[in-house]
Amino acid sequence: MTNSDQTTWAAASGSGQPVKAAREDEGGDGGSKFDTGTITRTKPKTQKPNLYRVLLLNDDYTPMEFVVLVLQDVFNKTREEATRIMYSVHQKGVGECGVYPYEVAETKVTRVMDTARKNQHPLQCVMEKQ
Ligand code: TYC
Repeated sequence: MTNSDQTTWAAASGSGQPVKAAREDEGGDGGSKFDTGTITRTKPKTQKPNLYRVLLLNDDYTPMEFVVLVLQDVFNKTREEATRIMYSVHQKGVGECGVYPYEVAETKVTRVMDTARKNQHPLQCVMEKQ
């Protein structure tokens, strides 16, 4: 019988910290009835966040310079990288600006859409689960 058959791992524990485990019985691993059931996690349990791609869509009206400035400002791209992404979107119809956890991606989409609307450009920005 393995550890995982007998123990319930506490959720969201820190790496390498002792973890209190719930046990239904006393047998199986040589522990006495005074055994606290404390086990040490040797492999740190890291939880990965769900990631979202933020995409820029092409249109016929938004000025290229505006798109480049948005990519520099909102996505912290260099002038060169922003220009490359802008031309890629211009040619292919859609392009990735970055990959982020949900709330970061949402904030970036909102910033792009707000600045586009304020400047009366039809630029569209969306996010999709990776
Ligand atoms: N196609 C636009 C133009 O020719 C430029 C553009 C690029 C617009 C990327 C949107 O996401 C975009 N002015």
